[in-house]
Amino acid sequence: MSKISIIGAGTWGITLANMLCSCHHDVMVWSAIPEEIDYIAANHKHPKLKNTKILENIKLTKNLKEAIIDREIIVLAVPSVFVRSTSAKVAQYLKQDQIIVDVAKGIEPDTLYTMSEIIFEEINKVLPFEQEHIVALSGPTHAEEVSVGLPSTIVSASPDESVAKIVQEVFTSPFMRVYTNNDIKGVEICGALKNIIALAAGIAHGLGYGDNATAALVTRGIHEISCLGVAMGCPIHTFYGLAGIGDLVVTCTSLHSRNNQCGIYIGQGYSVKDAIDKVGMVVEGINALDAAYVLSVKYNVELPIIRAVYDVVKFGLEPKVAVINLFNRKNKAEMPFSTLELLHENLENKNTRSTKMKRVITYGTFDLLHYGHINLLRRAKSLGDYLIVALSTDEFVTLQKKKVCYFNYAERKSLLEAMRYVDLVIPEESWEQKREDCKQYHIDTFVMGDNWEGKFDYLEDEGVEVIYLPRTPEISTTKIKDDLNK
Ligand code: C2G
Repeated sequence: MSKISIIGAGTWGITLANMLCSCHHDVMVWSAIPEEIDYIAANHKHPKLKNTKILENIKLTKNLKEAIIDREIIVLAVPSVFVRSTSAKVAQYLKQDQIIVDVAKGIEPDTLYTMSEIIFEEINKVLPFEQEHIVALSGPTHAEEVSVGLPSTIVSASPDESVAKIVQEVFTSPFMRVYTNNDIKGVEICGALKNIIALAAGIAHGLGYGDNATAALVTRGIHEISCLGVAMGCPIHTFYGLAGIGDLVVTCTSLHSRNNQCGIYIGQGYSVKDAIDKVGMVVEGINALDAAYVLSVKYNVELPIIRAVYDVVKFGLEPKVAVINLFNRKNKAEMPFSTLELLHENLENKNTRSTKMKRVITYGTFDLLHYGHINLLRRAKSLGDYLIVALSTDEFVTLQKKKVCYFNYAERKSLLEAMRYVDLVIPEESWEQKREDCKQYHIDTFVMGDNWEGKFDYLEDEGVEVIYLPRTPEISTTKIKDDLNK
């Protein structure tokens, strides 16, 4: 019997507490929300786990010190965004011989740290603590099923096999089979990124697509995740294990999955905010997007599905357009590189990439679209990783530019979206929106043809690089119209 504390009284924390207590461990639960503890103490139920009676032997406390002192294993079961702050609090009472088990899944946006890296950094601010004493417990385990004793499997990951085995022993139960894995980085990358693929699977479901789409997203999704993981130095086998494909399948195909459910609402047309509100619980796939995107640029690995979800969630790209973009990509082999070649290729130019994805923006009417515009867009894209085009709306063209377009906004937008240089099209409705756009879309570089030389230098005050590129002299919409009229 072990003395175990669960930090966080969410559905997964409570489920684990019940499972451990039913295996006669000494279990204590702490929550940062006193009302949660009060509710559980009064009802022996969790509001989100209707079918589960919380065992009486589980000790409940609002005192973190009591939850840490003299406990052999501390399970961090808080949302990924609270892992850093919670670790800092836990560190005050921790001893070096204790073991931390993290069950949160995510990657920190600013640092690109995994959960165990965050925990390690925060604890080591207070006491020297071995990284091997931090274990990631991750796999295809919906709390709703584990809480009613349905057979499940999970991975106990630590570079120190002996520590992974301690956790394996403690969490093994008649219906929970635990496997050890020494690749904690790969297990955590899987845990974080599979939630984004699950959002994509939900969006596909919400759009009315079927099982074929789910199978495609699961298969290509684990390929994307494994390409990134291998480029980050992880062994490929992790991605084809329980924490990888196992967790991906269960998250993409089950309505127990909050990410899948959130994706369904988005696919049905709800805004991201409304979709999250309707799920009513933390949607970790949303929180993992920024880090996933930056990692894909840092390690120079293309993640088309993750990028599509990024565009839908972060910039409001219509899900249907995201699907069109995915299907319009150039055809390729299913496995373009062998893992080693991919690894070699990425290791070679690993340092050629800054860690920050460079975002470029440009503005225009783009009517009639011609090769002068395309020359501009191609060069603009080459200045960064992500090109946003602010396209003048019909009203803006008529009222402000005093011009008439041949194609309307929707037609001009679809032409631009079909172009491989263009990542996102947003409306240009006023001359003044540029400053705000640069802030909202985290723009690094503003580009215009040199017929606008000097007109937008003020954007440098926003820390934006302003570049005027030479126009393509011999072509213009006016010339096209004149020639056509001759
Ligand atoms: N362009 C070019 N070569 C051409 C024609 C256009 O490089 N032969 C560039 C322009 O300099 C501009 C972009 O393509 O950067 C789009 O051109 P227009 O659609 O004509 O843009 P414009 O009407 O000038 O609107 O707020 C800025 C305005 O929206 C720009």
